[in-house]
Amino acid sequence: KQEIFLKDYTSPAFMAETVDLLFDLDEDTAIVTSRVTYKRMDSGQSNLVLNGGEFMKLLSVNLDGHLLGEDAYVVTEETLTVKSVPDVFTLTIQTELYPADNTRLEGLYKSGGNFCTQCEAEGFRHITYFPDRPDVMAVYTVRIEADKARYPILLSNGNPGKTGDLPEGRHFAEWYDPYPKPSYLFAVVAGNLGVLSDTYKTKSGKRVDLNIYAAEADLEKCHHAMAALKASMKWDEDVFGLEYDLDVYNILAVGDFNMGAMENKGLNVFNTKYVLASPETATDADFDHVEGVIGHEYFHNWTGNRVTCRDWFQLSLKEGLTVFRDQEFSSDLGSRALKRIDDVRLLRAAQFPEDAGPLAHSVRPDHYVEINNFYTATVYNKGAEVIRMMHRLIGAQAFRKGMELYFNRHDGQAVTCDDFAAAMQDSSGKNLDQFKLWYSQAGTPTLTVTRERDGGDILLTVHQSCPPTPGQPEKEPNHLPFLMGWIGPNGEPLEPACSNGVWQEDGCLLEISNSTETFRFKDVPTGSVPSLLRTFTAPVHLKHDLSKEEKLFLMSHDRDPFARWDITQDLLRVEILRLVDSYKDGKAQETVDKDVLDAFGTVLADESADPAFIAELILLPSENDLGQYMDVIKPEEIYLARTQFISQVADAHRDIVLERYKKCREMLENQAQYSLDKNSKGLRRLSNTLLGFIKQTSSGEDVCCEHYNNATNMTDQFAALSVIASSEFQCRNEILANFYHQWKGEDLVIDKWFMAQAMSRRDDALENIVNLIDHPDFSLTNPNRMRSLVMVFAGQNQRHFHANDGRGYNFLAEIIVKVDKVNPQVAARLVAPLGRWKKLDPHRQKLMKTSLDAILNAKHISDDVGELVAKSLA
Ligand code: HT7
Ligand code: ZN
Repeated sequence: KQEIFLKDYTSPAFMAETVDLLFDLDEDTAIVTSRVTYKRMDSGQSNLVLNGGEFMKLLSVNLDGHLLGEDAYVVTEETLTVKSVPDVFTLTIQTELYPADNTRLEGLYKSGGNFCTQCEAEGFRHITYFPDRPDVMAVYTVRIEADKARYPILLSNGNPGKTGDLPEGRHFAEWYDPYPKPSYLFAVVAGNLGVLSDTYKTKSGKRVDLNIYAAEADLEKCHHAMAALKASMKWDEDVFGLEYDLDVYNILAVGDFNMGAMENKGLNVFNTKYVLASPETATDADFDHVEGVIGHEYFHNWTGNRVTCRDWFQLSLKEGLTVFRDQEFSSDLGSRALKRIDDVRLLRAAQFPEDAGPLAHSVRPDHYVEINNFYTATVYNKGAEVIRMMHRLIGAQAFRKGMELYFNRHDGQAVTCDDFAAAMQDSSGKNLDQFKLWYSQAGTPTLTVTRERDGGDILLTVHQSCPPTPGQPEKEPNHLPFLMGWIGPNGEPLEPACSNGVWQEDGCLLEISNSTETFRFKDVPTGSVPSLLRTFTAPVHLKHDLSKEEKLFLMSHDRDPFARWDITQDLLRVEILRLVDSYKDGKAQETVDKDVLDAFGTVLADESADPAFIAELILLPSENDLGQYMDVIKPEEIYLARTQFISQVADAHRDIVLERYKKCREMLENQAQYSLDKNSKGLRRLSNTLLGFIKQTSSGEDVCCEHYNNATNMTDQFAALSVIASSEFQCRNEILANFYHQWKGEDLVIDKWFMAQAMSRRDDALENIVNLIDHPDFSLTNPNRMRSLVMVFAGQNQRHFHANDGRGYNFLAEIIVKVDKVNPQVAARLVAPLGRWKKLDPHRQKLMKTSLDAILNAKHISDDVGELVAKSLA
């Protein structure tokens, strides 16, 4: 496949205006008849070039009612060119598809016996020949015909039309979507499904029918998703004035899906993982994810569907903005501070390493081979941070006005990130020219903050730099918001006047745009400490000159919860890394600093704060996170030092840990029933986090096993299972077997069983993980199962993935080659961990590169995998 460049964009030579599709579905094959009216836009182009070809058979081509002979068109592997077409015409094409053989899960495929589709980014071209690009927006009419008994439910985009019976036990349904849309938002479903229905009345009084389709047995697990959908609809009306625009909103849950969900107009298709939730089978975090993803897909109805992307380089236009919207939605429904902590944790864990590695790319990439490889943490999560920075720089009011302007200007259009920024610039009057570097420059900037006293004032200097990334050796300074506060010597918040900062509700906003900037804070009492980068107002690495004592001071006095969490992470990270550095001859030469241990004890004993927040404070930086702060990652030492830290805390604070744990459990037991309210979730989170410390005490096995045995919900059961799976406890095998037998047949829970073992740090874990590939419940074709074992292992089990003999790397490389034959998109998502070899020692570097070479040398690797492996070796 050829590389595609942003600079080569040209507008479509032909526009499709109406698309009529007929799906004639049979058990193994489908015949698709597409009737499309085209209009020439570029008089220089006499031929119509359509995308399509792989995995389908062309049956006939008909232009304005005339069957075309083979001399009138040319078919290649990826295109159909119809020669010398008129200015306006109707083209009817028949294709034959084989959905039952489609394990790639793009285009039309089968999952759980039902037909469904996935068209983003370029799946529509596997259904029919079409200008499969987002800037060709058309009005679609769809008719589906299938066996009535096997496929009683027939769905497509838009509003329902006629239905009826056909001969031979078949039936049909028609759908009409009045809103012009790109082909990637097309969807069709045919299946034997149960439905959970409800209604929503929009703010202008329109009734919308809401339906969640799933396997009959799963319907009882759809109530949380339904509530989240209604909450999303209300939130978008309240916060952005945006109302839903069709008569129905349908959601289908499928067990085989390449990503989380898909925002097809009026017919979302969801991975079951983000729809189904019951207390017995889903954790509190799962419940939160369902709410977030339901919101995300709903919010796409405006940011993505009504206004879409001109080309795939603009992917973050819809994804960054929609992630920002779903983050705000979850913050408003739950706790803003906890949500921000979760989001920043994710950004640091998934996006920062991407930005620091060989696959680094800007939020708006400027070239690609396979677009599916660009559904990344950079486009989604850093993209959301870019929107968040705009929101902060221009303020909430101007942002809302900017959104209105964006929709007024571009409703029904396919546009660019520049168009979005222009709306924000025009609504606020703030020049965003320099700001837009965030779209084009890859890499995570580092901000270095230093302080200097000048009489009663403090001069605070911020220096920014950004490391080179592939293809971008030099970087310009970024324009960014930097929020900060001051804590006075007695722990009180201070608001000293600042030369060019503006005090807002949550801190003083500094705008940074030069590589070095100095801010004067007036009359700052001696002993005051700055609280830096509050709420993480920019996606940067922060370096500062705060002493250990100052960090400890902030940890106990900063009233900004995010900043308090972040400084605690900083303190813990520095401390654990000190232990890592002290490793010599297989032993740490240092022990945990007494002040840090004491501070930890104070946090553990703090009963005034939200227990969920305490849980965040005591959750140590992960092994991956610690590795990012080392020049050369030492996986074994990091694992040992982190474990040693936990043991020392558990030793020093054994009584507090056990007492706090007991109190949380008692409070939960005293509740009449399981609840998802904030307090109950917090108590579960804290007691489950404490289990990690209790595990290291002499009563560890008893408490953890009892926790497992007494669990009445998946949050508690899975927390115990994870700790036990990673332990040497005698009860381990029995409990793993118990969990498996209890949940056999519940796919999403069996995923968790694989996951718990994939994360195990036990000495023999790698052998077990390798053997699990042959377990009868493991599947190369089901993406959720693949991710639960292989992705979790490679991405989250640093100790064993980086096994010194290279077994972890070989295992991953072999799986990538196997999965690539079945599903290239899923295979490609496994490549990144192998590509980060530069951060390891020469011995491991060599082993990792050998594994990458082995993938590249395997027969018939896909473009998806090929592109990433080649970049990883460069
Ligand atoms: N917009 C959706 C992207 C998506 C996707 C992309 C590539 C291959 C398969 C896919 N499934 C869904 C999801 C979203 O961001 O809402
Ligand atoms: Zn999205």
